[in-house]
Amino acid sequence: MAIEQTFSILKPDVTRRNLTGAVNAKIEAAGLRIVAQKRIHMTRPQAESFYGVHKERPFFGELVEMMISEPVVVQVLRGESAIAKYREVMGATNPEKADAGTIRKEFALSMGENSVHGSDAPETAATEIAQFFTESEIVG
Ligand code: DAT
Ligand code: MG
Repeated sequence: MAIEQTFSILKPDVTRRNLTGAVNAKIEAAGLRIVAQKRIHMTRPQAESFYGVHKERPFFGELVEMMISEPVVVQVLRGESAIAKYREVMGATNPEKADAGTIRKEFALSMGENSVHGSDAPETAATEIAQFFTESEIVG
């Protein structure tokens, strides 16, 4: 067990429906601290690079279009086992399979519009955080 940082995105379906506060309430109730946060409109190159690992997948084009369709909120979350804990709070990628009480079960519209992103490992968390935040923007 260790204090970790993870990278989070509240996706366009959240900002569009005015659910930023509702999702943040779930994050904070889980004991994760929002130590950096900003609302941005992702550019196409940013979205393509961020989801580069999926570029050969059939849903890649749709995923990029969705991510740049409306503003998003990018965040750094800090806490005990923050990476795994946030994945738990998020719920399964497919909201139909997400457990009760999770963000995706409660708010996600579909597999594509599934409300949140969270890093899947320490290495990806570090890379993703560095893509959107400087050290001085992270305030613990
Ligand atoms: P997660 O966001 O749970 O880490 P992932 O990394 O496998 O899931 O995929 C990234 C995003 O891509 C996911 O949040 C939604 C989209 N996606 C994944 N699989 C998909 C599919 N089969 N159809 C449509 N969108 C998909
Ligand atoms: Mg992922």
